[in-house]
Amino acid sequence: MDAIDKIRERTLAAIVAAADPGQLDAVRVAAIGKKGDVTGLMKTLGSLEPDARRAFGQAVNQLKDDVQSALDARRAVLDSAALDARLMAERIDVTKPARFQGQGRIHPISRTIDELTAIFTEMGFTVAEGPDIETDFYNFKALNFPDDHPARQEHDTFYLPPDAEGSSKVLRTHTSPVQIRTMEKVTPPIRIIVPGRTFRSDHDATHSPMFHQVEGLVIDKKTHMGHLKGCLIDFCRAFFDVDDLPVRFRPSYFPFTEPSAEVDIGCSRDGGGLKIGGGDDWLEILGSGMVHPRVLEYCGVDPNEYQGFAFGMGIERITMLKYGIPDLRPFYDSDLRWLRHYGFLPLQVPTIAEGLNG
Ligand code: 2NM
Repeated sequence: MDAIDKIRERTLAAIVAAADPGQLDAVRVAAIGKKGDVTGLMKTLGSLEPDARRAFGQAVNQLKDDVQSALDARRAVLDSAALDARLMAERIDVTKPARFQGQGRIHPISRTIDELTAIFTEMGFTVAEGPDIETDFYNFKALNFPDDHPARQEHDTFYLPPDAEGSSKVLRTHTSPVQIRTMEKVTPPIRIIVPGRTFRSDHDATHSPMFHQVEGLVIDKKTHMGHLKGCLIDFCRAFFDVDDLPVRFRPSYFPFTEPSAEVDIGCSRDGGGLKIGGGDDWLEILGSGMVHPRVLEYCGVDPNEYQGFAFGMGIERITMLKYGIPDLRPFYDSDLRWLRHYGFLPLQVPTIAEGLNG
């Protein structure tokens, strides 16, 4: 066996035996590095006769190519094994339940929206949303507000600068525009709730210029006041978690419903504190009514074929009542101490199946 074959045999065996990239690199340097065996053979070329030099040169080049191919192949095997080992070491079981890390709370407004959504979706409602910036048509006209209604005045409504035609958009003063948009688009039956931000030019201890509402709408061929009452009584009892909560309907007036009713729940106020349920006092929490035929007409719904009910309530208000939060203003302060006190744990999600309040 000549020197070339010996070096080939030894080097290829060392390459196959290299157990990691470091060892493999040492083999490479020992073979084809500056002072390597193969490089050493190359250096002997000059001392050979021309004929022998050509044959020897070709044989050494072949050796070098073979060594390089073997190095590349072994490198690919080692890299793939290293990747497999790393993937195994960094393996994460994504099916394991998340572990709460201790930081962060769900804002009471978000919590109440989640609870409302759980209650109403269980009854067959879906959640609808729409834009914060609305036209006069969707915010007022289609809701049967007369042109001179006080709510339209600059004093109560935020108007945006007028466009080229001189008409001004508004920040929606209620979420009802979403009901109008839904009635325009969807052939009844309709069962939606619409939680969202609303805006009124009002700022004092009990009013914020941005606040939240949830409104609901049910439209079908024979929907009547009895459905309205059953739906809202069930809602109040589920939300406040009082099975025999007294609920009272009082005649009222809204431009967009006829007849209209305000909804009170029973409470007691003895001993300074407020207790929901029982007692001999009442607390107003909802507005409601049968959708006005003129509103249906504005939306292209035939009032001779369809009718239905709608309702609305302030999310801040029912949140404060349910969770005993005394002051409205901190809702918008992003004060971490307030959030830690009144906020909710992210993994405690309200569902009807587990009892709304866990
Ligand atoms: C309320 C009270 C009563 C209401 C009416 C409508 C619509 F679009 F169907 F006409 N949406 N919401 C409504 C009815 C809202 O909030 C106190």
